[in-house]
Amino acid sequence: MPLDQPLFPASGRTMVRGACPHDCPDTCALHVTVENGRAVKVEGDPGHPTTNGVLCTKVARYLERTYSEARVLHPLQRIGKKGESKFRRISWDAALDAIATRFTAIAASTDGPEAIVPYSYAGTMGLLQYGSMDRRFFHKLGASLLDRTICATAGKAGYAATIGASIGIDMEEFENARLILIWGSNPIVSNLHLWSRIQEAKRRGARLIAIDPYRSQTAEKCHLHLALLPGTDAALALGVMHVLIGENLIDCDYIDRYTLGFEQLKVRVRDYAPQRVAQITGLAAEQIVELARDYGTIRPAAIRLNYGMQRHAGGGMAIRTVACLPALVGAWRDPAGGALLSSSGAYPVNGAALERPDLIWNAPRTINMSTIGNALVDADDPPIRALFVYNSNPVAVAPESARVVAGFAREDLFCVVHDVFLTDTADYADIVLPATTQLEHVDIHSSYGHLYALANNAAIAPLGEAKPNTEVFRLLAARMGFEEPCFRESDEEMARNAFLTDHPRARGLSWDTLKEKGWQRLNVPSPFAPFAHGNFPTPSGKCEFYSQTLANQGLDPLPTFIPPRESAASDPALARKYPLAMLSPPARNALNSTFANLPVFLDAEKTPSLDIHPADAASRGISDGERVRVFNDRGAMIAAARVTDKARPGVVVALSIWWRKLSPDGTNANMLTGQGLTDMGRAATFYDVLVEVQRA
Ligand SMILES: Nc1nc2c(c(=O)[nH]1)N[C@H]1C(S)=C(S)[C@@H](COP(=O)(O)OP(=O)(O)OC[C@H]3O[C@@H](n4cnc5c(=O)[nH]c(N)nc54)[C@H](O)[C@@H]3O)O[C@H]1N2
Ligand SMILES: Nc1nc2c(c(=O)[nH]1)N[C@H]1C(S)=C(S)[C@@H](COP(=O)(O)OP(=O)(O)OC[C@H]3O[C@@H](n4cnc5c(=O)[nH]c(N)nc54)[C@H](O)[C@@H]3O)O[C@H]1N2
Ligand code: SF4
Ligand SMILES: [Mo]
Repeated sequence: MPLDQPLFPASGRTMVRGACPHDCPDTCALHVTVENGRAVKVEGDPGHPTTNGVLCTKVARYLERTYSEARVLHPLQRIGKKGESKFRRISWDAALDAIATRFTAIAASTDGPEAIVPYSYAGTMGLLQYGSMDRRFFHKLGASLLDRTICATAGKAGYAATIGASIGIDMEEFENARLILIWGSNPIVSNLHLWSRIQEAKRRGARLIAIDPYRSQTAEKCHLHLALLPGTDAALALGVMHVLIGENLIDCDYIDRYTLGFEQLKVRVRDYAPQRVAQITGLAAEQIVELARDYGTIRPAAIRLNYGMQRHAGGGMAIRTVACLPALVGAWRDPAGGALLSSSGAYPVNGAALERPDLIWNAPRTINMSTIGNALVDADDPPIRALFVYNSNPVAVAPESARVVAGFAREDLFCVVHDVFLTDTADYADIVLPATTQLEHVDIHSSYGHLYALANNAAIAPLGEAKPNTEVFRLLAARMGFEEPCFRESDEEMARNAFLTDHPRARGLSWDTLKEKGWQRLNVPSPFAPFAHGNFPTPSGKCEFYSQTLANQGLDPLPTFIPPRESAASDPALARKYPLAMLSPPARNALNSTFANLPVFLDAEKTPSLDIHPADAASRGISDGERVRVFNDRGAMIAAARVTDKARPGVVVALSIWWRKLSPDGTNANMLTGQGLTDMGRAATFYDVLVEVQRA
């Protein structure tokens, strides 16, 4: 099979190199087999070190997504009421004219262009289709900016306050660790290729400890599972530090050379004796001491911390506090020691070239995507008149659905949705535009799990009249009369400039090589031990136990514990009314709400469920399999109870994210979640939720 392919090989059998675009740290390298213009197989690249020839079930069945009967293949115009999902087919010309006419009128009105808001996230993570021509378009238009906070900004800010940037252990090193703490992370579900490395470490004798309120599929397979109460991770980490310092299990040389603020930290952790931490976390004091002794004595010690713990009011501080641990024991000295939250900070992405922030001319306001419900209903300076949604499904994924739906249902809101399917959000659109899947467009990728750049070549021609994001905004820019040359750049041209190729880590990266080979490792040493000799990208160059940056923002400069907003500690009256904490982490066979309309998800997951501990079920007269109503002041949903001790007492778990319209009662877990934000990063607090459950 020839490896170099023309754009859209039309005849014969070819193999096209691609990259998985989904919001997953693994960013797998793909081999797509195309026969006479039709993709017939999608496989993992056996030569790519982290993919290792293996794809998750969702993407192994990617052809079911690309060739699904349910795809939107033509532009549509709404003919029913908002939310009814009644449309008629229109031409691209008519659709683009309608959008340009409406945007021009709004921009010229007293409300001005800020009344237009883009809404996008990571439906695709390719640098071009995620954010390039679209950003240029909205900047030139003068639209409101969007604060993209729905996933990772709290953790990113917390980690940056301590370490300086999103850089950590190379995931390929995990197999060499002797102790692995899997902290607020469920890699079997959400980071499969890291799990392979962790399993290899286990085979070689490593000890695995899961720290998670839920006995996830991953926690099941660890030697020890510490089921702490949600949102109490910072307290646990401070308790571990208390023991490490008290028992002198620390690396004084590393601390002296490469950290800042140890003396203050020492004073702070005095408040976190194991007995007190046990009360906060719901763990036993002995478990905290044992964890600290393991962590202080076993080398190399790796921490995979992930986003589970940051979706709480104190989420930024929780990540920051855990991120202090490796420097205390000198774990960063080993390539397989330290912590990994995200590797995205290793990539020198040329954001200025891709997104062209220099086109902004009007100092526009910023709308936070995590509070889109409130913004659509309440914003008045100016009100939101038009919303353009792409790469996202906010009606299903944004918190506090009742408010989100009320906003999207506004008859005076002009809403455009560009997507592959008629999602819950598309049902509220005035105009729906058909999007291509990854097999039908070009892109270039970074990753937030490994250290390779990847190319995605187009394998097949777009189905129906589908168009990539870049092309839609190119066409709209032309319609709006935007004349800068950047609005005529091709995807290839943008891909060529996507990385800062004069940056040391991007040295040798070229689009031509990537296209041909599929992937290339960043120019980082192997083995990679980024902080073995300090060199933290913080203002001080050290690991900052004390952060002046946080102090300047009015935050506690030292690690501390901030209890969940919805907990007995913060709001006892609420906790009496709604005694159960609800988590809604990813289900294995969906990717957020992507794939959740396809057989791969629906056959496996069947119906929305709620895991509840036998004691909590018994006191409510709930038996296994029974329909239950989960509710709080914001709303309610129906789910099938699964009575199981996977959920610890006091915690219920609704694996997500279901499409509302495919659920028995037309809702999902975001009926219960709220729009409160995190301490850092202005992020959503999806797992900081109290509910009550009763038989339906
Ligand atoms: N199959 C699949 N893979 C995915 C996704 C998907 O939807 N499906 N989503 C992708 C995306 S967008 C993201 S951001 C990542 C998320 O991937 P992860 O970071 O792994 O995130 P979560 O599943 O949110 O949380 C992981 C675990 O954290 C636990 N948890 C919840 N609250 C707390 C807490 O307060 N403390 C601790 N210690 N643990 C807590 C949950 O019970 C869960 O088991 O996964 C990506 N990968
Ligand atoms: N209750 C609860 N809610 C959550 C979470 C949770 O754990 N619990 N997790 C949160 C997290 S971590 C995240 S990241 C968000 C995710 O929220 P979103 O980023 O909105 O992710 P998806 O639900 O996967 O929706 C992405 C949409 O983009 C579309 N798409 C894919 N490729 C393209 C393309 O090339 N062009 C266009 N135009 N569209 C495309 C897909 O078909 C899909 O409909 O959800 C958050 N919401
Ligand atoms: S979703 Fe993740 S594990 Fe699955 S193919 Fe894509 S990158 Fe790989
Ligand atoms: Mo996410």
